[in-house]
Amino acid sequence: MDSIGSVGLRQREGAPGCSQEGLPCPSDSSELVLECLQQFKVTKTQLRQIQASLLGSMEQALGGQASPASAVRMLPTYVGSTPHGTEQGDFVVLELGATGASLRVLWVTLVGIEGHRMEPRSQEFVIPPEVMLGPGQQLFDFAAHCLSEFLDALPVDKEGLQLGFSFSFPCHQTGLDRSTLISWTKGFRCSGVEGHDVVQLLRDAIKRQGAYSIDVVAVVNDTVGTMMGCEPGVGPCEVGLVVDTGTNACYMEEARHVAVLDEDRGRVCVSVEWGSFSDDGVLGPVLTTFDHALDRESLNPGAQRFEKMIGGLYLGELVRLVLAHLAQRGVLFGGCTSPALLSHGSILLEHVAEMKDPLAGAARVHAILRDLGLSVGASDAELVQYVCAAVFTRAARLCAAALAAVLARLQHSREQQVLQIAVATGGRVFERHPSFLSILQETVMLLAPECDVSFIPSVDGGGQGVAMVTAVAARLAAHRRLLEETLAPFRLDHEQLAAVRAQMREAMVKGLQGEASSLRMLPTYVRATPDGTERGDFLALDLGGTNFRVLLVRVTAGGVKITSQVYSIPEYVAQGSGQQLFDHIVDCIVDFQQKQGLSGQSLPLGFTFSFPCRQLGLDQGILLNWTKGFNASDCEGQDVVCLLREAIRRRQAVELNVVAIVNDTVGTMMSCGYEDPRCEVGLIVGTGTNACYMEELQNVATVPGDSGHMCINMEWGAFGDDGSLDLLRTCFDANVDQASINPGKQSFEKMISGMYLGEIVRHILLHLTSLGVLFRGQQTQRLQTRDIFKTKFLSEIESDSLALRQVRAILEDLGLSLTSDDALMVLEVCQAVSQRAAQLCGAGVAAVVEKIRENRGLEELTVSVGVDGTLYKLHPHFSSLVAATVRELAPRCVVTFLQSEDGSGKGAALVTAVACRLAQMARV
Ligand code: 0WK
Ligand code: BGC
Ligand code: BGC
Repeated sequence: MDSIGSVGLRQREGAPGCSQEGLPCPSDSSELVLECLQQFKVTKTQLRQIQASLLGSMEQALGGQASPASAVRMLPTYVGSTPHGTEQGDFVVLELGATGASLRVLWVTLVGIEGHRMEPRSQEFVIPPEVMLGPGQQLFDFAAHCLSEFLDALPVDKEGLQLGFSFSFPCHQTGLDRSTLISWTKGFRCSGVEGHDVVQLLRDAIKRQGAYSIDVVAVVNDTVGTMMGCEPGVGPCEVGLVVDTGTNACYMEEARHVAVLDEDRGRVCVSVEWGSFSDDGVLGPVLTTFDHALDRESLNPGAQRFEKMIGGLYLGELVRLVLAHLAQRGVLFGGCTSPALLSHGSILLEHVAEMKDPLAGAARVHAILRDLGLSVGASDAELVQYVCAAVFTRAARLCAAALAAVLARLQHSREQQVLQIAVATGGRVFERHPSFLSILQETVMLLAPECDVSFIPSVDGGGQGVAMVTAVAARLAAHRRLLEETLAPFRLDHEQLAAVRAQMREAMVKGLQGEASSLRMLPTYVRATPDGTERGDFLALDLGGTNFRVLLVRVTAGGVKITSQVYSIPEYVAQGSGQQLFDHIVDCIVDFQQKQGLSGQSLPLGFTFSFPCRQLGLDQGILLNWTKGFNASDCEGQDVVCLLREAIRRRQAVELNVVAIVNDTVGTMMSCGYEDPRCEVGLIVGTGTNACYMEELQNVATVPGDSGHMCINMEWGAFGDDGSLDLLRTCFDANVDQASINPGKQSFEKMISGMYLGEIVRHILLHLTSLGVLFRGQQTQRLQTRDIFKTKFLSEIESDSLALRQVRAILEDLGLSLTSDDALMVLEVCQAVSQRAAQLCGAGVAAVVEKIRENRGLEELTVSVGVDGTLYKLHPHFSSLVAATVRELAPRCVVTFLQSEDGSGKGAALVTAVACRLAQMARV
């Protein structure tokens, strides 16, 4: 195999176009021919070097390491699975670029039954050279014109046609229907296309044509169409290999190895674009002077060097250059050339293939060369055949080295020593010149002996394959439309958010006036934020959030020192009797006191009670209604401070001085206010949500006095309970509300807070599964289980780093098997739900800070908001979305959000300290 057989040579006299210096003697000319053909000889070592270097370049590009221009591109194609034969429907396929100066339109009907297929109808259109080299718009208009000419001949509707676009050039794909041309190859060089989305260019051209409404749903590289068009039953083919005017291959790579993709499971089809491989180190010795000459004259000098040694567009030209060279050296055609022999592109691939054919070749050689105006001597024909064979064989062997690199990559990627693989072949070099495949096969066996490779000719040049991808894309596009329709109500625009801010403002004023309003605007009897003079030890309780905490808060000149312990409130206690709940609370206090050595001490106690209470004083709070999953009996309508004191009494020998009851928003405001006196708003976005702020006392109709301030607990969780948010409420919100223990209550909270977001997402996932959009329509018991989709999952899933991997891990734990498209859609559902929550929360804060600004008649207000709550703190984007919405809806307020470090327990202690100080002063 390594040596190419030597050739016989003969003498000739000088003629026009003939070389003047005397013809070489037979022995010299054979040397010349041998030396000439020697150049096309690629040794096994060189093939191995090319294989190794190409493999290295593939793995570098997969790793996302910036690769030198001469490397392969390894472009992800967004085709994630080989066809499962169930695809069905009628599709239009437009093929551009695979077969050089022609494009093909096909009508493909997929019958969706494994192994069954209908013969597609197709038509080829020759592309005029001026169109291949002219403005891009002209090329796409030409394609659109061919499309309608083809469809005119078919009895098809003019509406709702779905098209798959096979575009055989290197493209950066960002989706199945979004693909940006990197650079033209082969005979194309239209202006205004490189760097542009070719799907959009085609859509625009079809629109300009206006004859048909065609939806371009997928764009694929011809290698992908070839791989996907592999005859089911023999496949699936996991490599697509094309040798036509150009050459390239694609294969199914493990998604986790493709750095640019955030995927860790499954496979993705990667277009290698090996045409651009030109590692001078290994290709240098293989590139002949003829290759350099061809490259210099090509449309893209220096580019696609590897392709220019293999692609059908170039083989004819290489042969022509060699023949011209040998003629000018007097070795061939009696040293005579002809204008045709000297003109670019006069020898085509077909000519080479025919001429090299050992059987019919000689006669064809004569015929073809006569057409080129050459007089063919006796030995010329044989010599020409040698030249054709040399060029052709080298092409097949180089192609084999490249394919062997892909096979080696598959062995690495699948950690398989022995690889069994089916390679789909496409392109006219394979279709018309079977010897190409046999040389290639032989060489692959040499270079990759441990690979058992079967070569499967692609069905109708990949048209079927493109239709398969289009069917998958059409299904995904339909799913995407259903997803967008489902999520659209969650996408709130500026007008809607401004309306929420205005409605909240209106409800605030009504609430302050004591008029009917979904915002109770409860006075808290906290009239001032701490001034730093507070001192002493205080006990604090923090009930109502994720955790119940008992705290010892030591306030000194040097600052605040907190010791705390978290206790659980079991659901049966939270939803048991009030007595049981408060006895449980006192048990925890006693346990804490014992652990802290405080037993018997009666420290002033501040009680953060995070539920709506009408306060009659700092230490009097009538529980209006439970929220957040609490529902202890005999508490609503009761003064919870009394309930606590009764529980303390029931537990004799415990002395506790309950001084203040505060809402967690107030505790949070006070806690942050201790560090930043401008902190006049408290915000909680955790299990529940709520806000408080310092209101002008004169605006609080229910509390006497009109100077100074009063902190108002807005209880904004109930905002909208009067129906004012119904326009925004979705059926999913209604599902969550109906399933809650307080239907019709806490509307705003149920669209924002941690107790409900996971449930909203779960209901949306169930809906999308019922539409067949998700999880192949397979509903699972687990996903139908209430509260199974935790809100913390949203924070994990939306974390920038491992988004899709998180989605998979979480949903697989829920017993769901999902595709990467499923994972992407679940991520989008989580993003839509949390974004709406953050924006609504931001609209609420904007209403509050605008109220304070207008209260004080300020042009601009600078204010801080103390914030706490697991959702706000842990969700990767919630806080920034809230801040962005506040900037948008309250542009005249400079708002700083301070995340509370110590929770509201510290705030409760500070409120208690202020009360003790004021009581002290009152006693003095
Ligand atoms: C921590 C505060 C507590 C508040 C909670 C809210 O100390 O008073 O209720 O944040 O966040 P959640 O725990 O509900 O996420
Ligand atoms: C293009 C590839 C294409 C190959 C075969 C090359 O010039 O860059 O995208 O697959 O030709 O048509
Ligand atoms: C309660 C509020 C509390 C908020 C945050 C709501 O459910 O009604 O009082 O501030 O949750 O915890």
